[in-house]
Amino acid sequence: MSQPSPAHRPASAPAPAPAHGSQAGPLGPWAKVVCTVPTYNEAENILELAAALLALGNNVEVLVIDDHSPDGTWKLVEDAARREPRLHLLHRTEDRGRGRSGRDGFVRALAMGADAVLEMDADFSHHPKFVPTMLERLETNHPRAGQPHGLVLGSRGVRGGSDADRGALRQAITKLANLYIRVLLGVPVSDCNSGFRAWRAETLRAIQVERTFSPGPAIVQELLYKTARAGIPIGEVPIQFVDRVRGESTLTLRILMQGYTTVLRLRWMALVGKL
Ligand SMILES: Nc1nc2c(ncn2[C@@H]2O[C@H](COP(=O)(O)OP(=O)(O)O)[C@@H](O)[C@H]2O)c(=O)[nH]1
Ligand SMILES: [Mg+2]
Repeated sequence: MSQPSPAHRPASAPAPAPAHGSQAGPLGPWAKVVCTVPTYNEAENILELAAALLALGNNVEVLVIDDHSPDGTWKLVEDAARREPRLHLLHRTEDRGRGRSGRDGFVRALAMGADAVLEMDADFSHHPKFVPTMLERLETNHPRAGQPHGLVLGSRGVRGGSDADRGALRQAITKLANLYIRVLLGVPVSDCNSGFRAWRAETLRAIQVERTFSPGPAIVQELLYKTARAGIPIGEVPIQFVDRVRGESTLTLRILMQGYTTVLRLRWMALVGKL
């Protein structure tokens, strides 16, 4: 499946079940790849995404972190997970937030024994077809550092990458935010806003991911900054970012502004030695 089907399916209609007994062998040299997917009202996307991820290799597992979505995303995953042992649900019922869910997902993935951990949106903006390339890059040495990459971004900012997100205004916001973050935090990457990333488990342990404090989407910049400050090599592979076909974005102006404030707070904490 290279593109999500444009057909809109009501949330109540049966979604395709995750792949059973996938014939695929392991993906790369990893013992266990856990793909973490935070969800809020993604009933129209999540099972199709999970199936596509599970089909990538028999060492791939999917962990959905759902904040008790009103559309019943968690229930769909709970039912499907009974039939598919490589699908897991972390059902959160309080303290909702993209950042808090991301943190809890990473902690759970480490507890599950993952040696590689993916994070991505549920909405197919981050297409599973890029995951193998991201994991391949994670295996290699960073050209300048001469050590293995500890984090690989699915990036819109490198040659071959692109952004077809919600029109010119949204793209301009992303570009401006990217510039602001790069200048303020001085991180050596071209797409600071990418929430499509592959992590070595040891990187997540080194940056003490359980201590992540961003409640919302600024978790993306917080973890990027902490990784760069730890001197861990970061790679980027091109992805074609597409707008979500189904469901609605949770990003509001308020969340966006909170994110900018969090970036300032990160810089301040680093300056006063509290990061
Ligand atoms: N668990 C959880 N997931 C969330 C929350 N807010 C957003 N998400 C998920 O985080 C991912 C990114 O959110 P999305 O709405 O696509 O943001 P956008 O890509 O910036 O428009 C999606 O998979 C959402 O379902 C939340 O409060 N809790
Ligand atoms: Mg999205």
